Amino acid sequence: MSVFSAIGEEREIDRDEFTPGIEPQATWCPGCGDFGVLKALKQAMPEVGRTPDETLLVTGIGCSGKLSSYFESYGFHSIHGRSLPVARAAKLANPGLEVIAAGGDGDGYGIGGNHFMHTARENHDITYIVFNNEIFGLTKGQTSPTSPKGHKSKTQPHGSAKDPVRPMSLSLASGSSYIARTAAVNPNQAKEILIEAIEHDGFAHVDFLTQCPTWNKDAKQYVPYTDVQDSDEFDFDVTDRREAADAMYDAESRLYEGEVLTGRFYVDEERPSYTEEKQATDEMPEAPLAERYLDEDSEWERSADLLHHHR
Ligand SMILES: Cc1ncc(C[n+]2csc(CCOP(=O)(O)OP(=O)(O)O)c2C)c(N)n1
Ligand code: SF4
Ligand SMILES: [Mg+2]
Repeated sequence: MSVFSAIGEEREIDRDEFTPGIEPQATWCPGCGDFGVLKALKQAMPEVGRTPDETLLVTGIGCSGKLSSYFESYGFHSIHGRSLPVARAAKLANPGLEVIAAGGDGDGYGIGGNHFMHTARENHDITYIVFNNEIFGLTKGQTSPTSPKGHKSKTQPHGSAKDPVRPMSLSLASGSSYIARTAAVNPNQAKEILIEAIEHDGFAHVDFLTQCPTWNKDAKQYVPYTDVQDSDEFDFDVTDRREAADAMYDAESRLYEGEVLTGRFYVDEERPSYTEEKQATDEMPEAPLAERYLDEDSEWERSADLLHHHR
């Protein structure tokens, strides 16, 4: 897609613009699914028509969190489980920014589960990519919220007694307005899904299956996928909440039986995003907060008054 440059000339956006000038050597292991997310995102951005300086990528902590180091845009490598609060604040302060949050299954469905639930509920206009490798990768292979029941690791040597989180079902119940699952072994579909998710107005959640060959060789992410939109077995309406709920539940169960079902599971284009809700109630300032001139003297006075007041 083309954009207008600073001097008003129309120009094409190239995927190479999303590669940092001094390209850092990625420290992901050979064969890691995280490379697939990076590739799909770099391919999606030019088609969305956004440039690196119109984009913010906020990441959590984990192997997945390194994404923001290998992707050229504004970036914020935040803390474990907290990419979403940072992303929300940035979007509210600067609604014109394309905000993408990303992190692992441990990051998003475990420690950050609370933020996930409430960001979905409030339908913030951001895209959330969860690298789901069913393991804590960075910290060397502990059981994560999406590890299958019975999964053996250093933290669960006798096998996990816990049922895994159902990411898409949780997302739907919480209020996400776009929910999809894709896989790193599936780069073309991943690119298309990321384009849709980024263009969607509202909270778009992509559960991105990423293989971890170092710590989780047993996971099913390598298995050939079935796209539910192309499958004769699946014929459900992605805009129908109940039909979507059944399809996701099925896909989530079958993942642990060795069948990878990917595609769009729920799309609600009607629901207003949080930004739109706030604008409708006149709570959003007309000029983005991020562009407001910071008057340091008056900020000092304001802080001093507050301190004084609370003494
Ligand atoms: C508050 C806090 N608790 C624990 C950790 C240690 N820690 C770092 S990454 C991580 C889990 C990583 O797993 P996941 O989020 O699935 O990301 P992956 O490495 O698999 O991409 C943990 C527990 C931390 N950095 N901060
Ligand atoms: S430990 Fe696993 S998730 Fe982390 S970089 Fe290596 S293969 Fe990827
Ligand atoms: Mg993980």
